[in-house]
Amino acid sequence: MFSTVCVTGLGYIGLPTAAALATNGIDVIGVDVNPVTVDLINAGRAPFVEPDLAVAVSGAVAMGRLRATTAPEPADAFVIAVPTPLQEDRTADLSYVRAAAASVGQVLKTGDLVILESTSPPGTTVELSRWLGKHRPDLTFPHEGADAPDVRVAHCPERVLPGRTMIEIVTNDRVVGGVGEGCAERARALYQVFAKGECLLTDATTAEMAKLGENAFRDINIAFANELSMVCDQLGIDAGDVIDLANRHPRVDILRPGPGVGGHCIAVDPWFIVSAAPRQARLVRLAREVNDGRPDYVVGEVVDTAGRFKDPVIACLGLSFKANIDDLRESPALQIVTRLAERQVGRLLVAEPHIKELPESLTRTGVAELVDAATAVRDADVVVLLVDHDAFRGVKRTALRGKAVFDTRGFWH
Ligand code: SAJ
Repeated sequence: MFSTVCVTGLGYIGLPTAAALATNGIDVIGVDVNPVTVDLINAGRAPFVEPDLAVAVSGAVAMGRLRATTAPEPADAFVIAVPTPLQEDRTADLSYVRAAAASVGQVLKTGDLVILESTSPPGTTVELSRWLGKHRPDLTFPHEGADAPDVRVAHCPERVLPGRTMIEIVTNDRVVGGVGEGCAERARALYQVFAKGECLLTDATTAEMAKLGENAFRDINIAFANELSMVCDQLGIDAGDVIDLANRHPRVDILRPGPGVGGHCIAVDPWFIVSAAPRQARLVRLAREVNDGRPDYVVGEVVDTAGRFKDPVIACLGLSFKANIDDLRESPALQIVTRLAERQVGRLLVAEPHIKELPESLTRTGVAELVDAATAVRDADVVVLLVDHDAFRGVKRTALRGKAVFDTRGFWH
């Protein structure tokens, strides 16, 4: 049914999707505006680190099933997986989706399928159908309500967890939302090429909201854990104990507090709900504010404690946005260490086993140095645990004796 698929946007979602389709016998044309990405992929290499991705890409390219280029080419289906970043006003920037619609529109023909995978505000996929229609008045599109539109359009949000993408892309259930008649069914047929999870059919706007709801659910639950931990600090009791005990209730599962919520999804997507329905989405907004306030709270606590030492040395364990990855983007840990450095609170011994050098934002302050965790703890007056990397398990509790310890993740609990 599908022999050629064109995937636009070869990032964290588009490239794994392209590789999954290609290794399952589809001829895939990968499209990216970045020529460096295109060249790397054509050389059989993945431009970023994700377990098992590099081997899938090199295999697909070697078999001649995956080829990258900078403009869409005719295909049976088009998958759009471009960024939908948050703007200053906390609405989504849809310019990349719009640009993809313009370029994909050029090569569409009767019988084609267009899928939007990018996380998007409710209504975007219907809008995409309209944009495509404007580019191609010679074809019919599903938003027009036709029984059998020439081109079918659907939304299939990605749901993979970074670090487990190549597994979850196959095993997760997929929500498949069609814009009109026959669209979801056709999109399901495409995902069934590689997905082993169930494909759950619905309309496009419901699919968009389901994706946003998933990430807002997680954000609200993390905000609750963070709030509980600040309440416990105020009362002088251990939040880890409280959470462990409460979680022994059969219907309670409180998440773990942390230094804030990082990454490119959970800290962003809830705002799309807030902007779609600002009066109704009060809890969603408040959770965002609680989680966004965490780095400042941690900085405040560390600054107060460090002030009790003369020339304090502060060990900061972890910089990435979550455990066991090297991704520093949108990382609350990095935000905290950068603020401590800018405020010249003391000498900062930073341990991050997944990087080889500190980012420029830290080195330019002149007070931060990258060392191993054991050294950082040994030489510090204050120890701040920011990321629960497995690598930090080697730090003995006895090494913490006599030091002021901030364990933002309940790691040593
Ligand atoms: N965090 C906590 N406490 C917790 C759990 C997480 O502070 O108990 C923090 C993490 O340290 C991190 C942030 O939250 O800074 C987000 O990490 P995460 O592991 O919860 O999620 P992401 O951003 O890596 O991936 C999420 C996933 N969504 C859900 O779990 C509902 C993933 O399935 C989505 O595909 C992805 O967002 C996305 O692309 O939307």
